[in-house]
Parts: sequence; structure tokens; C-alpha cells
Amino acid sequence: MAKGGDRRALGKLLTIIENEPSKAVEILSKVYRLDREANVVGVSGIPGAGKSSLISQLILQFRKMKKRVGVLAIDPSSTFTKGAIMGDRIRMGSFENDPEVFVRSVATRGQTGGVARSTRDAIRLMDAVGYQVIIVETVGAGQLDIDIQKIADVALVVLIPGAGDIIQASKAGLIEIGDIVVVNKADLIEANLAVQELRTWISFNVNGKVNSANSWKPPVLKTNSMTGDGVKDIITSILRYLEHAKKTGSFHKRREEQEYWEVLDRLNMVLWDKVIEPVTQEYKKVIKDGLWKKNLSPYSAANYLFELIQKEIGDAKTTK
Ligand SMILES: Nc1nc2c(ncn2[C@@H]2O[C@H](COP(=O)(O)OP(=O)(O)OP(=O)(O)O)[C@@H](O)[C@H]2O)c(=O)[nH]1
Ligand SMILES: [Mg+2]
Repeated sequence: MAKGGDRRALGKLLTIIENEPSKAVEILSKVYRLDREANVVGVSGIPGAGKSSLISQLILQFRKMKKRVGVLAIDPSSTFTKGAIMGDRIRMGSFENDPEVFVRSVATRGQTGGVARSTRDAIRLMDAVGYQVIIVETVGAGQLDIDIQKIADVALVVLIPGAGDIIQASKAGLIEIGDIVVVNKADLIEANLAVQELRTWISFNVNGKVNSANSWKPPVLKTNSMTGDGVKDIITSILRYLEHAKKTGSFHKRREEQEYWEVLDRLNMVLWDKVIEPVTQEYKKVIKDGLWKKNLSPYSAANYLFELIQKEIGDAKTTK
């Protein structure tokens, strides 16, 4: 059903994956393939920069190219609303009648790594049912437990012209994660200065450093996401970047790294679910009765608990 493009069926599958980890593994194992076909475009940037508006424009362009487009919006508030769809915040209503566009917000269930995991799972599922471009919207770096580089094949950073914004963004480590840097709201304030500043910043801090291995120089492009001005150039840059990355091998390398992080993340989850969580209550008792009285530091307490886990694993082995 979902494979045939049924958005409701896909939505239901995503809900199962988010809420029922045991079923998730079963579903995801069925659809797993090493070489994802869909290209994942990450869109990050400062709050209110116009990321969702820009994504709407990107969808329009990709639809002209007859691509099926999936969008994942990651919002920190979804931790509190348990993943309520933020349809009011993301301006994608106009795509409701286009069956080839699927928009979804990512729920987290509140655990560390939850956002990254839900996002990866959703990407794999959307890829499996035939979405060719998957756009992921996140707010700036370091605000969530997601690093867009660990998810996306190509990363866009969206900034706006204005005093201090670029300095803020560079301090937050935002600019250097961009393969393409966008100055949005170019209609509002003199944007050329911002573009110049960013180009200078990038030539000093990024070119010849982070990207020297693949010689890609992140372009800085102006857009107006209300009118769509400049959006075609962004599409051209995205396609150029992907072509370049595939030619130089950095595309494959990034995907390998992403797989590595995904495995670590899953290992973490398995350890938590199978080893730590089941004995949490016991540990709490131990802490209350024993450790506090013994006046142990958190460091030695953690080691003490680790020894308990080791013992538990040892016991489980011998009773087999
Ligand atoms: N003048 C102007 N306004 C814009 C442009 N792009 C977006 N906006 C407006 O900026 C506001 C924020 O746009 P969004 O697309 O929601 O921005 P966002 O980055 O997704 O916001 P968050 O997801 O809340 O961080 C809205 O009121 C948009 O209408 C633009 O190019 N020019
Ligand atoms: Mg948004």
C-alpha cells in the first residue's frame, strides 16, 4: 500500500515505527537496502530564517522535475507534544492535494538520540516506498541531538542578512556544516553585504580546510522564499554538489560514516533496552540502600553499577 504511494498507509507505518520499537525493527529490516536511492537534502539554519518557506519552493521545483518528494520536519517542541504534526508551522498546506508529496514531523519519544533515530528510520521507509528526494528541516546546530551531516547527502544552511546574524551563526558552528549557504529574505535588507561577508568567512574558515579533501567550495546564494527568486540556483547547486560528491567519492564516504553512526546509535538503544533498563529498578534500590550510605562519588557509583551489569551478564551466561 505504502509502496504504491498511499500517503495514509505510509503515515501509519511511520507512527508504528516511532511508537513500537520492536515492530520497527521488523518493518525496517524488511525494507533495508544498503544503497539508498533517495537523495537526502538537509535544511538547517537559524529559527525563523524561512526554512519551511524555502522548502515549499524547493518542493515546487522538484515537482517540476517530476520527482516524488518527502519532507521531514524536526521540531524540538515535538518532544513535549509527543510528535503532534506541526501543520500550522510548516507552510506546506498547498501540497495536500499532490499525492507525490509527503510531509511529516518527526516525533522523538524523548530519549537521547531519539530524533536522529526516528529521522533515519523515516528516511529509510520513505526511500523504500519510492520518494526520490527527501528534505529534512532542522533548527540550528547543537540545539538537538541531530547533526544534519549525519543524516543528509547535501546540507543547506539558511541565514538571513542583518547585523550580528552571521557572527552568531558562525559561533554556533552553523556555517561550516553547509555544503550550500543560503541568504534568505534577500528582499528585506541589503543582502549583498551578507553574501560578501559569508564568502569571505567561508574562504578563510572552510575552503582548504574541512572541504579540502573533496575541493568543494560552498556557494553562497540569495533567495526570496516568498516569490521563489533564486530558488532555481539552489536546485542547480544541489545537483552540482551531488554530482561532484559522487565523482570524488565523498558522497559514498559520507554515507559510510552515516551508517557507522547509525549502528552505534542502534547499539546504544539495544544496550539501554536489554541491559540497563530492565535492571533500573534494582539499581535505584542499590543506590538508595548502598551507595549513598557508602558516600560514593557519581564516577565510582557508575563503575560500581557497571560491575553489577557485568556480573548480571556473567550470571546469564552460566545459567544458559
Ligand atoms: N520578506 C520575506 N519573508 C520571508 C521570506 N522567507 C520566509 N519569510 C517569512 O519569515 C517567517 C518565517 O518563515 P518560516 O518559513 O516559517 O521560517 P522557518 O525557518 O521554517 O522557521 P522555524 O521553523 O520556526 O525556525 C514567515 O513569516 C515567512 O513568511 C523571504 O524570503 N522574505
Ligand atoms: Mg520551519
